[in-house]
Amino acid sequence: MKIRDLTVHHLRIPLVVPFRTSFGTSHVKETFVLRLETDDAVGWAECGAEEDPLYSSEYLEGAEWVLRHQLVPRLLALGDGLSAGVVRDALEPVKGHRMAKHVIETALLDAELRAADMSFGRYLGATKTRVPSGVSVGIFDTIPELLDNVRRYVDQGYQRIKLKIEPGWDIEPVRVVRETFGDDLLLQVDANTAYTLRDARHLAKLDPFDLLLMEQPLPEDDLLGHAELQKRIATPVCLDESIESARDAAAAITLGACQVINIKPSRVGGYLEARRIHDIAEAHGVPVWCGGMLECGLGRAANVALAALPGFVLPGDTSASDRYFAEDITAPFVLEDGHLTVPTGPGIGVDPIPEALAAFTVSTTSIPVS
Ligand code: OSB
Ligand code: MG
Repeated sequence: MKIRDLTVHHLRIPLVVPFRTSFGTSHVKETFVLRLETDDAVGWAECGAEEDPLYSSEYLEGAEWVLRHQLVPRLLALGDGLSAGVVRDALEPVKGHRMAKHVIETALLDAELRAADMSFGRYLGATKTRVPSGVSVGIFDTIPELLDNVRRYVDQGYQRIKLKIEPGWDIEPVRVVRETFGDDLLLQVDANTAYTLRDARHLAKLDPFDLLLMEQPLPEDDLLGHAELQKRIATPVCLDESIESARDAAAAITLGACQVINIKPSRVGGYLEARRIHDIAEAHGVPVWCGGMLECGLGRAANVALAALPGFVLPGDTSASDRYFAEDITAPFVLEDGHLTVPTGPGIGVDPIPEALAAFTVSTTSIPVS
């Protein structure tokens, strides 16, 4: 496959509700999407990196720099041998930068699958036509504001609620949400690394609330800490930031550092590595679910296809477009009976709406391909 054109669209899309986590607050979705043109098709992919390196060490400008100056030249050097399947090995000399690798591998895969008239879901091994949707609920200033937001999502049909927590916003919000919405609500928490092992006794106070899982309580490089914490709390530990590869997943499972894994394609360098993590977890009987980075429709389409694989047995952060944006750059993903429908068209199965793409694009740059 030969790349004829590579264009980067920098987007700014307002969020309908500011999203506050233990590491910061977002008011606007900032990202770039990559348009990749070959002789046969056009592929699209969305970068998962955020503006600042607070969720992980990656950040938007860095991802774009690495893409332009390191990844693309190495892939172009492959000539006709270039395909999505060889990206991982070709880019192996470049340490880390998985979100940058994800965006180029995904755009190539999209172009290939569109040319082959095959959907992402079919290619990845999806076994479902629709996936149950959960929603990630940010931190609020007050409990009444939190309850209003949770109530809205529950009324809309979301099948599971994830509360963001941090020291000072943990036991009480969980207690009130559990009491207000009852024992049948599927409920989990995400700390984004805000605690240390010294907080084990405090985190054990969440045990009575029958949470599905506690996501990433400790720093990303602390697998042993998570294994030790799991011995001291009953709530299943789930890892997000700590799992950047299939090798990480194998190590975490073997060490007892997690009982559940959040698979985020951008964090792990793409859908092929995401599928390897799925396969390893499934072989160990470890449930997985699909995480997100507040993606617009382009990233969401591929995530929903991944979430349709058989090992994704828990509802993901695969929420409808209107949970994030008043207007998306693709046709919106809509919640139906608590589910999103897996796209069936070629590739990711959705296209940017030209007017919407133009409306949210703040600048466009091209990456030289010859
Ligand atoms: O930790 O899962 C996370 C959003 C941005 C960065 C990290 C996380 C999140 C979310 C929202 O929780 C997931 C989504 O709805 O896309
Ligand atoms: Mg998380």
